[in-house]
Amino acid sequence: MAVLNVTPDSFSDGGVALGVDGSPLRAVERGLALAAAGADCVDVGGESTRPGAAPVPVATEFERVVPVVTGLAAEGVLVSVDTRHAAVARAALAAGAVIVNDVGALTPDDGMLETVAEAGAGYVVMHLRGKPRTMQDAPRFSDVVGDVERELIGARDAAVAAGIAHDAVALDPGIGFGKTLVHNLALLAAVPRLAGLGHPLLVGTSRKAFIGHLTGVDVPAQRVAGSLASAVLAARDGARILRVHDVAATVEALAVQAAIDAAPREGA
Ligand code: HH2
Repeated sequence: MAVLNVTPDSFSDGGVALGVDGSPLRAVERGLALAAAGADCVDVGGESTRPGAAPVPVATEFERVVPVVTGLAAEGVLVSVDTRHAAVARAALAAGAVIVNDVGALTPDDGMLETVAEAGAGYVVMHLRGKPRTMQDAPRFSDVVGDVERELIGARDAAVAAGIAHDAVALDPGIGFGKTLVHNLALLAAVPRLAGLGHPLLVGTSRKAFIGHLTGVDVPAQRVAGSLASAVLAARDGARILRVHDVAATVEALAVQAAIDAAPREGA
């Protein structure tokens, strides 16, 4: 899953996909390039959810996202929409998106679950307690893996009760969303367990702050090596969807990992 942020302020690539005149054409071109580089799906987002980010008016998010979804879907790209807002999800689905990636799935927006159910779309249930603006204010868990697992299953149950097909749901521990470095590492170490919950597991580590903390690389766009290490390990441990900025590099890394995994084991 390729990240396509149509925002001026995303933590690692704000403004990159926006034309100077706000034209969606540049973002569509970028999305097509991500698909050509090997992404199976392009995740279009119009609101930054970086720690401390202020919410964007829904009308603005709508204007950023819908033309880009329309342009990519018209070119046959599988599009997901990264939004917490039911109105944006509804418009994006009507414009051709087929997955809603809901970072607010633990406390879904009014009408979100029904919108996804009616469209028969896929639904990514990501773990985030609270709101992006305050989520990094002393996050606390009694048992981070157990708490995240339980809360994801609770949100999954609500989604299924609202009519979303069980097999249309993917789960995501929400790396960096209301979590300390220790929490993020515990969740990544628990990928084998989280991947066994009966749904495809999505993991988004790409360029995130915890990689900067581990590597000393301050500039998010330069955190490629650390991002690849985390992506390969997550894939090897059972993650089925990796949400990444650096698509070509990730595809290359996964090709090497897959070849090594397919090689005969000594003694096997
Ligand atoms: N991470 C970000 C945004 N959306 N969705 C899912 N399912 N999982 C994630 O880990 C995830 C996500 C944050 O990354 P990015 O989109 O690059 O930044 P920003 O929120 O600043 O736009």
